[in-house]
Amino acid sequence: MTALPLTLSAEVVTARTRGLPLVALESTIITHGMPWPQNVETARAVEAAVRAAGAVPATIAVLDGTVHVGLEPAELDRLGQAQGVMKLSRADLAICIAQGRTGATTVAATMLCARLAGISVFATGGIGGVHRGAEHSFDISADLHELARTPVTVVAAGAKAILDLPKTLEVLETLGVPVIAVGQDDLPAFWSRESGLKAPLRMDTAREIAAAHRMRGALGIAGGQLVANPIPVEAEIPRSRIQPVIETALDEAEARGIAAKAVTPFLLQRIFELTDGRSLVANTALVLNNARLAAQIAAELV
Ligand code: PSU
Ligand code: MN
Repeated sequence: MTALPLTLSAEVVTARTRGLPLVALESTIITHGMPWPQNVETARAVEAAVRAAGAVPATIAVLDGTVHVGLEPAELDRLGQAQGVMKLSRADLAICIAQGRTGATTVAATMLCARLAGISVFATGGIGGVHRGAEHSFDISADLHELARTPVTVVAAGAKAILDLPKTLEVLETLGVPVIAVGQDDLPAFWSRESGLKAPLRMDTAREIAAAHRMRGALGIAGGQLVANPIPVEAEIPRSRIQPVIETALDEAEARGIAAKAVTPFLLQRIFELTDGRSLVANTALVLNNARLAAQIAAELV
């Protein structure tokens, strides 16, 4: 048998010994989703938000072939400035580890690593989904399939409006993934509180979400849950403002032939530039908000 190269941060070890609630955090948002130094500042603020809400953060990444569940401050600094970091999904995780390389985990790979470490709740910004034009490109994020397979509850601010949201909901339904809007009927759309689409399910408390997670496990149904938590009102960019920016970024991506793994990072970077950084302020606010809710759900589960 191959030994698992897995290491836990000091804080995560203590949390496990004491049975404290843990919240997994992804690292692609750090390496491919935000520019330095805001990426590291945000990652630290998100970890602090988890702690303030009574849980312990476990930021996940692969460093030189070892899966880190929980990053020490110096490791986070190094990752936030590193060049050529792999973007890891289900397809790449084993290869990155086997070759001793460094990679940041997407939602899919973070779910896989969280499960390895026995962590049931994970907070992020937005998940990958069905891209616009997927009927031609077949670009559907592996995040959706992971939600169907791996028993982790993922708290996100809905799916980004760069995606085709109706198709994303259809695929999630086909895959048997519950999509739960928090405190409202409408599916949140990342930078905006509303998408104009009704979410399939609604829950108003962390306790209900935790109970649903537990029941799914008790029934032996594979996979997790997608919790769609709307961005706080004061940080929202209304749909009418972000929509034209998204269209511009999408047109540019197409004109430049951006494809596969490069699509999401390209769009995020262009939207950041086109909004003079406002998209990043909103992104940070919604991740913090998701971290707090994830901590509450994790606390309900212990
Ligand atoms: N949403 C963000 N920032 C990100 C991502 C999503 O606000 O950086 C990342 C996540 O790691 C997600 C990944 O899992 O993009 C999806 O990539 P793709 O579309 O290539 O599957
Ligand atoms: Mn893709």
